[in-house]
Formats: sequence, C-alpha cells, structure tokens
Amino acid sequence: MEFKRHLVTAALPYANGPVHIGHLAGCYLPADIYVRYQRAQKRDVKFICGSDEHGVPITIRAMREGVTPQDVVDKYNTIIKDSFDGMGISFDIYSRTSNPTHKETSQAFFKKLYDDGAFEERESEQYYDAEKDVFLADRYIVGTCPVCSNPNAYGDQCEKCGSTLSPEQLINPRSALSNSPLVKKPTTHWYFPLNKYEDFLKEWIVVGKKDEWKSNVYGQCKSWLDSGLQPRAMTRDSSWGVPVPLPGANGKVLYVWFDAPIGYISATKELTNQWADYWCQEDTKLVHFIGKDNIVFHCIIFPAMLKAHGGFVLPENVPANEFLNIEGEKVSTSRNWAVWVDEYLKDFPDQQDALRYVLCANAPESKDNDFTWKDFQDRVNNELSAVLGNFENRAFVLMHKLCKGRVPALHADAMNEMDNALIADIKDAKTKVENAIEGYKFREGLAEVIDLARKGNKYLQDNAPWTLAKTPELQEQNQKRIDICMHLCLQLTANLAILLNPFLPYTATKMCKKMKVVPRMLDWENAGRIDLLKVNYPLLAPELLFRKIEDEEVTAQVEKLRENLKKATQQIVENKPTTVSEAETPLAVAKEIITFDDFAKIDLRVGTIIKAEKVEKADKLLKLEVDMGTEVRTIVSGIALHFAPEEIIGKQVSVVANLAPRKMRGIESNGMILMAQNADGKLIFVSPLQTADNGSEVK
Ligand code: B3M
Ligand code: ZN
Repeated sequence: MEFKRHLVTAALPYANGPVHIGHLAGCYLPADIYVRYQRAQKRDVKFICGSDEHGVPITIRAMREGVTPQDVVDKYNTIIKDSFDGMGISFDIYSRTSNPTHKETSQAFFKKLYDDGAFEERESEQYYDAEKDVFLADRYIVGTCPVCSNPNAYGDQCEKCGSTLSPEQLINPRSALSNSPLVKKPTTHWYFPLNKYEDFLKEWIVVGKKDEWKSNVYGQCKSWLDSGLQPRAMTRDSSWGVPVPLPGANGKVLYVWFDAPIGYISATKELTNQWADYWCQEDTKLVHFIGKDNIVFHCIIFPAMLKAHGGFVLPENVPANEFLNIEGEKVSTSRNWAVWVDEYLKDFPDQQDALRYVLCANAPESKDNDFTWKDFQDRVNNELSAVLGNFENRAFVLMHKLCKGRVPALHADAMNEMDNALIADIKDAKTKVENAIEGYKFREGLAEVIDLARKGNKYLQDNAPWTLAKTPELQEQNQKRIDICMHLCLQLTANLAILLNPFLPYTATKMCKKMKVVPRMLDWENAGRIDLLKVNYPLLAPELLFRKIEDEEVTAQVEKLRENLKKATQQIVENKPTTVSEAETPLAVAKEIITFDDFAKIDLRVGTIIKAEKVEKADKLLKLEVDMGTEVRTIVSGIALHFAPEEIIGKQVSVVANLAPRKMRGIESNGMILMAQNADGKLIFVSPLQTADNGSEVK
C-alpha cells in the first residue's frame, strides 16, 4: 500500500530516572534515524514521545526519596527531555502522561470499552495493609530474600542478588509502608479478555507479519500466542495514576500499561488538530520503536485494545531492539551500572555524533550487544575519524592546495574507468542506504555510508593527485586529471553529508557549512547526484570534523563506572526501608558443626600482598601477588569495589593456601584471602595483629 502519512512512536520512558545509552541504542536513536530519513524524503511524518509518569516504579522512587510522585516525575521529565534534546533526538512532541489531555483521552478510551461491554469485572484477593488502608503492589512488600538472605528484598525482586521473586517466597513478608504483617482482602478490577482476541491476533501477526517483522519480535509474539492469552486486569488500587472513570471506583486507577500506550494518541492530539488523520486513516504507516521488554505490550495488548475500541490503525511494524550491555555486564539502574546520557553530554560536550555513531554501528538489532569505552574509542578513532573524517579532510586540503580553494571542473574528455566506477558507487550507495533504513537495518545503512567514504579514500590514493602536481612538464594534461579527481571527491563529500544526515545530523550540518550550501541540499532526492557543488564555487578552509578520543578519557569513564557501582552497592546495603527495624534482621543462620579433622584440612597461612592490579573487564576483581615466604602466589580476589590496588600493597593477610586452583577471567587463582564482612557490607582484612613471617601457619 502507498502510505500517505507516517506516524512514528518511541517508547515513553518512565520518569523515574534518567535515560542511559542502552535506551538510546534500543529505541530512540533508531527511531530518530528513521524519522530524519523520512523527513529528508519530504514525507509527512510525525515523531511522538513523552514521559510515562504513572506506575509503581514512580511511587517507589517517591517513597524512597521521601517526596511526592509528582515531584519525581517533574524532576526526571526535565532531565530526560534535556538528554534527548542534547543528543538530537528530534521528536515533534515530547509530552507527559500526567497532563490533562492524556487523562481525558485515556479515560474516554476506557469508558468506550466499558460501555461496549469489553471488560469483565472480577473480584480477587490482594495483599492489603490494614494500618494504612491500602492495597499493596508487590513492590510495596518487603521481606527476607530466600536466596541470599537480604532482609530487605522486595515482593517482586531482590536488589541484592537480582532474583525475581513473588511475595509468597519472601520470609517474614510485611508492608514496606507500615511494617505491619500482610493480610489479603478482596478487591474488584476490570479485566480485558485478551483470550477473545487470540484469533484476530493470530490472523494479523502469524499470517500477516511473519515475513515483515524482525524475527525476535515475531518469535516473542508467536510464543505468547502459542501459550494462550489470559484476561488481564486493566485497573489497579492506587492513588497515583489516571482515575478509573466509573462511579464508585474510588481509589482505583488505570493500569499503567493501559494508559501509557494511549499516551501516543494523547500526545498526537496535543501536537496537531489533524491527529485523527494519523491515527484513524488506513493510509497511515504506524511504527512503534521499542526495546525488547516492551514487545508484548505493543504487539499484543495495545493492538487488541485498539481493535476492541475500533477506528484506529494498527502498527505496520514494531522494530524492537535487544539490550545493550555495558563493559560485559547487564545494565542495572539499582546498581548504577549504566552510562547516563546526561552525564555523557557533560563529559563529552559537542560529541553527540561520536556516541550516535558508536551506538548505531554497534546497535543490538538482532542480539544483545556490548558497549565498552575501549570500543567507543576504537570506533570513533579508527572508523569515524580515520575513514570518514580523513576522507573529507583530504578532499578539502587537496582542493585548497591543488585547485585554489575552488570546485574544479569535470573534464569529460579526460575521464576514465576509475571516475566512472566512483560515480556508480555514489549512485549505488543511495539505494543501499535507502533499502537498509526502510528495512530497519540501521547498522547496515551506516556501514554503507562509511564504506562509500572508504571508496573515496581508495580513489584518492589510486589517483594520487599530489603526485600529478609534481610533474610540471605534463602540467596541462595532469591538471585535468587533478580537477576531475578533486571534483568527484567534493561531490562525494556532498553525497556523504546527505547519506549521513539521518545518522549523524550534527556532522552533516557542519559539512554543509564548510561547503557553504543550504540545508536543503540534504534532501534525500539529491543523493546520487554529482552536480551538487557548482564549478568554481569557493569552499571554506579545511577543519577536522572529528576529534580523537584519548586514552585518559577511556580510563576516566571506566573508573567512573566502577565508582558509581561501588557507591550504589553500598547504598543497597544501607538503604533499608525505614520501617524495618534492626532487631528484625536476624544474623545469617550459622553453618553446621564440623570436626577438628574437617578444620585441619584447611591450610591457612600468612602472606603479604606485594602487587595488586585491576582485572580487565571485571569490575569486582583484583589480581594479587602474595608473598607466601617460599613462593609468590597469584590470587584473584573479589574485593575491587572495596579497595584500590595501591592501598592494599604491603598488607599482611590470611590465605587459604590449599584451595583448588580456579580460573577467573582467564587468570589462574591459587588460594583465597580471608575477609570479615560488616553488616553494612564493608570488608576488613583478617590479618595478624603483629607482623608474622610470611608463610607461617594459622591454626
Ligand atoms: N514506560 C516501559 C519502559 O520504559 C514503559 C514504556 C511505555 S511505552 C507506551 O521500558
Ligand atoms: Zn537476594
């Protein structure tokens, strides 16, 4: 079908924390590339986003920080919005689900389904805090983790060991609000019978979208559909959210995953009076950009809601990305293991395109990927700068040197095979990049652009105009070749700006300024042309497009990650929900009794740490060399978050000397250092009080 309009949405981030680069790579950057490309094609496109300001995570954050949910969303909405602005994510509107248009829109949506009899009303037993007179979401229930004995695990997850939990699994479960024991109480909610939409969804997805949608997306949907859909509660007991618009529904709000996707519609309403054209006309192409954890909501639940309501278009595609890990580990907001966008912008001002480049070149399009600062440096220095920046710079330097700073002529009579091949490459690149972007293969698209720059470098090298300039006796003939070569290199530069623009808009704009062309040159229809720069047109002086990323910057960023993790880990240990008193957190159960012979099996010795260094890509590990008197042992110890290598050199420690060797991160560890751990998580060396000889036995 010919689409008249494009409606592009990017997942509404929860306003309960800043956004990190995993968010950018997963959804916002690909969406922005797609939209910038559509705009360059002069297509009618609207790019919709906003803050998701309801739901339990926000009330939890408010509770923890001792502020209101409104305070939380006000704070993070601003930070998130600024981060997107700072990175050039070019939404047409960035709205909020706490504003009145959204309340009205989502309530009307609910009411229509209710009036049509689309909901089933059901009573169920829910955990309830009798003292505070509220129903408790799982997150509001605390107790001891059955896995790691953390006394402050939540009813859905233990933040210390990462286990997924349900309130039933907690030992001593109680309300985080009042510390009172839990009771169950009946409550009524409105359930949306997803099971009734199974046939429709199967027809639409399994039959209709199998070959169109990415396999990770299709696969998830298929497995949901195969295992059968269940009715799902679309309301919650809470004081924070969109109130259920029914008489007698006091204290009940819309489930956040009911109201949030409707937020796309409300935001479009705020943006334009023509909103209904975008949402209700069959010739609109609706595309949802999201991360993989949101697939079921966008591919199953929201489409079923839209279908039940009637009159809305369904998404053509939902190109969800996988996750981006950081330095080999999953992003964790509670452990502060993340690269935050607002901090990146502070640390690397004016380096938006460096990050956009790396996040796109390494995008987790089909599997989880890893971001490391070293890889960031390598890609910026060796690809972006060494290939693209270098080509552009050489073109400018040489045309100033060999062509008096003006675009030279293209002498048809002196053109050869190499020139024609380059022209063909320029034309091909347009089609290739276009197909890649239309197919949501942004990595591939960007790689094609870099590849074209690489071809430009090779063309320059093969023609070597600087050598031609050195033979004055052949001057006239050679100058023609020089002119052709530089003419084509400059036209190629202009083409690179057009093709790059969706990916690296800051760079494209800079290139336009240097070529003294108007932004309109970046219109997609101009790609493939080799008459973009007029003959004899003077261009600005050369100036590097990219700066190199220095080793010190990489070290500082890795160090920062480690510091953040250390502080956050400390906080998780310290941050006990205030109502849980110390007396109720029993010591971990003592271990079983052993015989003297059992104990005698352990060879405990005194040793001195003579060398300590961090283990690469392992934030918790230190590699130690320990002087054991008769030998020096290598021991890998998980203490890097507690001690800097330099502060422990010279320390005498107790070592389990006969522990079987174990490989950690490729290093063989021979022994173990004994540590005491305080209740607050702090580690202390178990050392002799007076200096002992290295190697002496501990018994
Ligand atoms: N706020 C979840 C998330 O940020 C959710 C997305 C809503 S999109 C309608 O991952
Ligand atoms: Zn745990």
